[in-house]
Amino acid sequence: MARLITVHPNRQTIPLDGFWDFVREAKPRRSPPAAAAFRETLPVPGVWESSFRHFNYRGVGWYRREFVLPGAAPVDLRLAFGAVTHSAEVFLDGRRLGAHHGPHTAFEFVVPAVRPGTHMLAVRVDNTHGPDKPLHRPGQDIYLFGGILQPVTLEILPPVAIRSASALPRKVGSRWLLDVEVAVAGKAPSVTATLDGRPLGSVPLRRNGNGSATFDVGRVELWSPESPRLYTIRLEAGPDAWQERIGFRTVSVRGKAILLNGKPLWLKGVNRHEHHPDFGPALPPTIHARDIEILKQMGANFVRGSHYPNDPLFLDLCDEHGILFWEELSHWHASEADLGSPLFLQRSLEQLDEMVTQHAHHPSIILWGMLNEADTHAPVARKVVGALTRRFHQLDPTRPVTFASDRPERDCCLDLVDVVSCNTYPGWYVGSFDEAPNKLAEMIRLLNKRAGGKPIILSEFGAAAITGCRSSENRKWTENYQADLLTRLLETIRDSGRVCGVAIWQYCDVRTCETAWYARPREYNNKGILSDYREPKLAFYAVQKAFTAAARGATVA
Ligand code: ADA
Repeated sequence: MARLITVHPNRQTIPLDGFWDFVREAKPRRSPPAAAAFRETLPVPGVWESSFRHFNYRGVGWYRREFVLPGAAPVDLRLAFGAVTHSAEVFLDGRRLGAHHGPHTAFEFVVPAVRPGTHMLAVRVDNTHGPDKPLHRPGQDIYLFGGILQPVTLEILPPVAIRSASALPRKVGSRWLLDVEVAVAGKAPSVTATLDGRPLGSVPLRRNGNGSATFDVGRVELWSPESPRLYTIRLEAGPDAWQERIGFRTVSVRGKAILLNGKPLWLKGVNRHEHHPDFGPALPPTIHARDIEILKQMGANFVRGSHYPNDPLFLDLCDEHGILFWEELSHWHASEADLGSPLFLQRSLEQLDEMVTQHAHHPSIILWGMLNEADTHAPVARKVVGALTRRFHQLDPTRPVTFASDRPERDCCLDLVDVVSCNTYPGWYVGSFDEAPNKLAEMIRLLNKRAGGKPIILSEFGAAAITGCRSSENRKWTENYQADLLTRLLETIRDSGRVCGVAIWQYCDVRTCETAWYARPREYNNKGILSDYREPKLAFYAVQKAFTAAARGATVA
């Protein structure tokens, strides 16, 4: 299931989810293998690692499937991919349509004048590491899977079609405005706009089919975690329609606080990788839905989507359930050399444009992020942080920008962003259990000195625990150590009165890379407060106690 809203409700679609032919690529090739080469099928959406045959396969795989185009005359087709990991090349009837880099954003091709009948769609999927993939480093602490992660959609485009659109709320004084942009192919005089069925007016189109308008939407109910009121904005151009769900809310920074609708936020959350042992990152709706339930049971109101743009279905669920979200670019430990690489900046800007353009409608997203634990102590980093921050603000002036630093004492980029965030692991990577509270208090004092009076989020802290491993002693890797450490760290944060948000590392255990140079029993990162199968560890209950206490007024942060 792609989303909780059908973006193009009037279009005829040809479903493509199901079992596709699959074959590993034995040696590099530039066109799809012959039919005889394909001897197995794999589910789409899905990753090949979900099959025992390909659990450890790092390489290139070809997916392909036929589809039948009905009708009597050629039509224009829109072929859309939710996400392919890591990189994709797409072919229709053997003709190359194009390529996409990066496993976490959607992409599409419009193919004109496709004749009725049977056609062959093939996708070359590459999950190898290499200099052409600067955003995913070998050794990154999450496995780099291979496959077609999210649904593939095939739409028949009507003669007049809305090719792209956006509708973003903006508050001016006491008025709520809606800035609408639209691009239409084919001859349409104008586009009509409605909000929950209420007419707003029309969007005049220029000769090139593009148009924009700003509507005063009058009185609206605000979106908030307590009352996540969503509206459906719908544009119509002749027989075609485009729709999205939006929420009216403001996010701003004032002094040391992040404000939602003018009120300070206390962010109580976790870092969540999109991962499950049976599905890898290709999470079915039931797992996304279950994670939302567990987050609410935990008393969390915040998720950091570590460390990449997330599945829009999960963002839809966050919108519906009032879970606040930090979405970030696919960066992990970018080195000085990465930061000095033109391709790194190019790929980062490409992904930034896709992430913001595709996800800006989600009211749950309150922060844009980048550069997790990068070499932001190095002067070269300032150019990258500056360029990305400017691009974020240019595309979306309504949300603050941050990055998670693991070196605040020497970071030279903290002044460039709106919120200062820090990853720190007292009691795990730094110092003993008994030293942890003081080390964390010292870190918060340091952050206070370096943050220039801006809001501070502790974007990662935690410890690992092997499910079922317990001890009467306070030993690392036990559930009781993890639970007790998190309890003490959350108390320290609460007592500091200087932190406006926390994101514990991490929601659940996840499979990590095969070249993990650090202790990763079973090639997993075991710092989840839940197991990979979402079984609560002792830490879950400790966090639940702290977060729900915070809900009763005693802030966790
Ligand atoms: C870092 C990193 C996380 C994870 C964590 C850990 O903070 O940002 O992705 O690798 O360390 O578990 O060590």
